[in-house]
Parts: sequence; C-alpha cells; structure tokens
Amino acid sequence: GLFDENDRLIGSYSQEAFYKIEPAYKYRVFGPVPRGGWSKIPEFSTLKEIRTGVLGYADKERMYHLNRVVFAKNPSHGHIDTQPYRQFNPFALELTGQIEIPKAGEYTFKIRSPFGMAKIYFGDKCVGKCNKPGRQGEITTGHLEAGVYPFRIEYFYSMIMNQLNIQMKTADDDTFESFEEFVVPISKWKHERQLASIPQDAVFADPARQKYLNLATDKPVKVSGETQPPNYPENAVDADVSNRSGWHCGSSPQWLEVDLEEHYSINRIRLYTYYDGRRHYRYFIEVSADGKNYAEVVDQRKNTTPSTEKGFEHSFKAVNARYVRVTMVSNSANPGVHINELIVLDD
Ligand SMILES: [Ca+2]
Repeated sequence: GLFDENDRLIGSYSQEAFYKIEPAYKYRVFGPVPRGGWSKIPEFSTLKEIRTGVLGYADKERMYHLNRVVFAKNPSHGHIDTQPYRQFNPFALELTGQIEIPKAGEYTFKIRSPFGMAKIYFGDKCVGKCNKPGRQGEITTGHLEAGVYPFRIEYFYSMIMNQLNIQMKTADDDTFESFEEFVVPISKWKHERQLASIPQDAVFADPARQKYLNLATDKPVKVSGETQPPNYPENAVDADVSNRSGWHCGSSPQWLEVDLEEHYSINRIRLYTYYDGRRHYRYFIEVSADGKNYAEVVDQRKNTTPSTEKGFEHSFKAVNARYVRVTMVSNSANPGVHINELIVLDD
C-alpha cells in the first residue's frame, strides 16, 4: 500500500502491463456525452474534440485484457477496440482508416453495440449503421468494387464501454468475417489518390426494408411523454417489427406521432405492439395534413384481441396526410404502452 507521513493508508500500487499492438485506426474523442446518451447518432461536426491518437487491432491478447476488466464479456470475432487509454467517461469516438475490399461483389455489414450506436462511412457514403442499442445488430447490403477505401466509424457509448462489433461478408460467404480482418495497418496506408470511392447513387440498405415501402421508416417521431431508454421513439420506425425494437413508456395514455415529411394519400396502417400472446392494447390513430387538425382513421378503444408478432392491419378510405399519430390508451398487462413498429402505406 501507499501511506502518508502518519502511516495512514492512502492508496495501493497498481501494475500495468504494456505490449505492442499494430496501429490500425486514427481516433478522435469527443465529449462530453450528455447524461443518458443520445437517442440517435449525433452530428459529429457539432461536437467538441477532446483527444486524438491511434488505436490498434483487437488481437487475442488485447481481448483478454479487455475482458478481464469489463463486466460484460465481448465476443472477439468482429470486436473493434474503442477505448483509448484511461478514457472512462462516456464519450463519442471517430475512427478513421483504410480497408481493402479484395473482390467486387455484394457486401453485407452487420454492426452491433449493446449499449451504444455506430455508423460506418466509406468516403462520404454510409454503408452500415447501428442506430439502436442491442445485441441483434443491424444489417446493410450494397455493391463494392475491389480496392482500398478510406473509412470512418462514428461511435458512442453511454453505459458500458468498448462494445462495438462489426462483421462483414460477401454474397458468396455463408458466415460473417470480422471487419477488422480487412483493415489496413497505418504503416501500409495508401496515398489518397490511390483510394477507391463509392458512386454517389449507390444504395446500402437493409434488405428486409425493400419488401414493402413503409412511408414512416426513419422519419422524425415525437411522443407525448417519457421514454424508457433504450426503447426510444425512433425504434417504432426502424423497420424492425419484433419485440427487440420498440418505443416503451411507463404510463398511459401516451401518443407517438410520425412526420412523413411530405403529403401522401394514406389508406393503410399496420401497427405492431409488444406481444406475449396474452396482453392486448387499446388505441386510436389519427392523421393530419397540417399538424393541427386531426381526423381519426382507426378506433381500437375497445380492442380485446391479444397482440401477436403479426401486428394489426387497418385499411380505410384514402386520406391526404403528412402526420400520423397513434394514441395508446391502455395495456391489459401493465400501465406502460409499447409500440414495436408503425407502418404507413399509400398503396
Ligand atoms: Ca421497431
């Protein structure tokens, strides 16, 4: 131990082990992160830079040291080391680097961060994102030519640090590879003019989203009352209809409203509420062209049908609207209300 002049214990020695890791990323740390984090990835250009440096590959030994000190054990396959030395407060992080795509084809990216969020850009094009915390991860697919691309990862953690996992695969592969296996070490970075780029009109999207055109997907949402993090309002328009991703709040009645950002001739709405095969929710849905005057199109105030994974479909005479507001009146299981997904259609 360490003692003061009166022999009182004031601390203890700690021993640190250092070993060399090949640098693979340049990092910039931004802070401070607001209490409770953000509900979606912030605009990094508006944040204050507090620190810069380089980070290395998450090799076996590094993973061993990381998992010795954190409560939640990280899977090493796909792990990206996001913790600069002795950075313990919640922070936002930008990682930049170069990645070598070995051959042309369809590439799929899977990003997971149980207590954070992340986006990957190749040049200016967003190729993958994880906009909601969770173990499941989000998937995007798009075409890449062979070449070395500059990339940038935006990440923040709010609760448990160092939990960014990125995997990728080609259409020919059955299994995902670790993103980092394709990352070029800083010592071998190519000159800017030798780097590949993605065409402006390329699309990197979740293949599941292309099944139907949901006017509400990724549109701005607002709610009447409180939210239980990490079940943010945005989860109700993220194209995941399952219980994994929804807006939750602890009281009722409460409403959620999506702004479609344009006027559409709406004639069908699908609502997915949390399901356990027993509980039922009561609700009504209104639409509005101006955000002031609302017309009711769905009345389920007397519903007793339990929620299931199939959701509820409501068709009605087409109405011109930009805003869709779902008011959750009650839940038979508890005072809270829970919307997994809102789908708005104009077919
Ligand atoms: Ca959802």
